[in-house]
Amino acid sequence: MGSTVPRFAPPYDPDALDAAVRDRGAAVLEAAYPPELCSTFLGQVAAHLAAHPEEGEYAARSVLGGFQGDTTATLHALVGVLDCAPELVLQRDIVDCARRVLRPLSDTVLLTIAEYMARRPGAHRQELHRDTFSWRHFPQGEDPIALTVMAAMSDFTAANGATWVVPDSHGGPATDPAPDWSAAHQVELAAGDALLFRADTFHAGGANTTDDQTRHIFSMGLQVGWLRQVENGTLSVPPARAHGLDPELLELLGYSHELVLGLYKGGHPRHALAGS
Ligand SMILES: O=C(O)CCC(=O)C(=O)O
Repeated sequence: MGSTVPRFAPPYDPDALDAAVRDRGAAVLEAAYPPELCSTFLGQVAAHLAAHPEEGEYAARSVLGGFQGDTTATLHALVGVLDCAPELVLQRDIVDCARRVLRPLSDTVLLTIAEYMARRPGAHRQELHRDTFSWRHFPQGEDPIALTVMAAMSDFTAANGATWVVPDSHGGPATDPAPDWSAAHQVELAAGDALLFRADTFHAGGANTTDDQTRHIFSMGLQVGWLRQVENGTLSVPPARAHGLDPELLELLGYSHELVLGLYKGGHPRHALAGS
């Protein structure tokens, strides 16, 4: 059995955190989100799904919903949907770590995805996979092109399906065969903790063997600026809705450019926003 995922308590040491993510493939940031924000998030998700049941149904039928199965409920593109999403996405330690760790391959960072997942009782253990599968034609190497966050909005326990991670499994193409389960560790988290890992680290959602506990996840990705995002950020938050959002959030959504990529009429995409 290999070693476990390094854990950090606040205040996080940036160098140690970067080294864990970059070189070991994963780290836990304990207490990354305050308990009140987790409660606010769950309340806003519930209110939104009650008011817009069609969005939950759409997600279940979507490309990602097919992979996740019917014991998982999801809500996507959260920045366009929940008032508290900017605060979750702009978690300072996580975004700063991503900027540093992705810097060798990119000047800018984009938000890959920002979603809610509820893994209900009966959810099956997923196959070990790499999130770089989205970019499987890209030759992966030593430096990461994307990071994934699984943040616990309720406790992650072994019984309710805490995420499995294979430390040190990063660095190869997404199509590599998955390692043996004996190398995987289940990462238990308290509500508010965040698991941060390279998108090329093998991981899987665990089986929820409880009768009565839903595991609530806020998940996001951060990626190099020249790569296509999983969620289309500027459709999720179109110009009419983007006005007034935090400039850094706009950058992450794609109102930004990496050299000559992502330009709007040859210039900065912020010019597409009203009043800019
Ligand atoms: O459920 C989890 O903790 C991980 C989920 C995951 O990796 C996925 O849905 O692709």
